[in-house]
Amino acid sequence: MGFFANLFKKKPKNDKYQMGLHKSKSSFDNLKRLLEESDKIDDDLFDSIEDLLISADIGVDTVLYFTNELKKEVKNKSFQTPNELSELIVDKLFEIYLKGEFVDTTLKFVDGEVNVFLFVGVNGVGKTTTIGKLAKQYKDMGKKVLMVAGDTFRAGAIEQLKEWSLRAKVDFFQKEAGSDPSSVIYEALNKAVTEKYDLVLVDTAGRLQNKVNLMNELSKMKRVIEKILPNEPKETLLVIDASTGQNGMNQAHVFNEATNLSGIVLTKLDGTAKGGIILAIRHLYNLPIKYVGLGEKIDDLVPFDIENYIYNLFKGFF
Ligand SMILES: Nc1nc2c(ncn2[C@@H]2O[C@H](COP(=O)(O)OP(=O)(O)O)[C@@H](O)[C@H]2O)c(=O)[nH]1
Ligand SMILES: [Mg+2]
Repeated sequence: MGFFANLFKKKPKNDKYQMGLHKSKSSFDNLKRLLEESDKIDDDLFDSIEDLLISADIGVDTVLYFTNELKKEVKNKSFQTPNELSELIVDKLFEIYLKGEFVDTTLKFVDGEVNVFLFVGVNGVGKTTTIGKLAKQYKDMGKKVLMVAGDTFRAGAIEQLKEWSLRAKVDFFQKEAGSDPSSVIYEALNKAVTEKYDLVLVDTAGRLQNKVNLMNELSKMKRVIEKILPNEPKETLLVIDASTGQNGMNQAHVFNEATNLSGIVLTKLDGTAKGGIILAIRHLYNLPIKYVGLGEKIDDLVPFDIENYIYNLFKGFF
């Protein structure tokens, strides 16, 4: 049995993943059915595998790369039936994610420092919600957390973040709607330094106007942060809605060019059958997925764990 497929004997358990991934799982169940019902390993089979993986949003480039690797491997080994390919498929998908290296998914956080995490991404992807969920986790670890309303574009956005701060029982900093986000960040960070906060979570507006504007806005925010805290932000996290599929991939592309991202938070994995975007992002942009959103509630955010993810997608495969 292959190294990764061995996971299925170990059976890691995480009920949240199990529940959150049930839609994605069904598209991978179709793959299992295909392997069971096909009688020979030929080009038709590879075509069908490609179609299925593309429908799970792994992305055409990544899928073509994957099936190429698969074909090479199949040539070298003697497989009798399509069903015998399932282990190899899981192994190869894992390899795409890992790229032969250990992927560090932990958020950078140093005790005794003011740690700053900046959240970027287009409207509606789940930035504010993710900040709320993450604030609760750090609060539960005993950290002093400040949320900063850097999305000053709408009064509603400020209110929404404030509500999350009440839910998570952490502090909140805002100025009036329409303020320059950089000035909000500037004042918030001065407060964070003086009052010795452990973690500052900065919300930002999700207007993806054009790349030049975006770049200017993000770099201005970063300059302000660096002026007060030269080693921050420790994390610049791009939030992507998994259910937007290839559109999410485009956002990764644009934001990755506009600013130095440290990782991805992939939200709404509970609402999509297209969980394959995780592999595509890693394959094309080399960005680690650090957290995944698996629902709308405060506890529905978990550190991304590739073993758990693959295990839950392919459970029932073996
Ligand atoms: N199902 C589900 N919904 C989510 C998740 N994360 C956020 N949402 C919902 O997505 C919508 C937009 O979220 P919001 O945080 O306002 O996005 P923002 O515009 O990027 O700040 C809200 O209705 C959230 O409840 C998730 O992981 N799963
Ligand atoms: Mg928001």
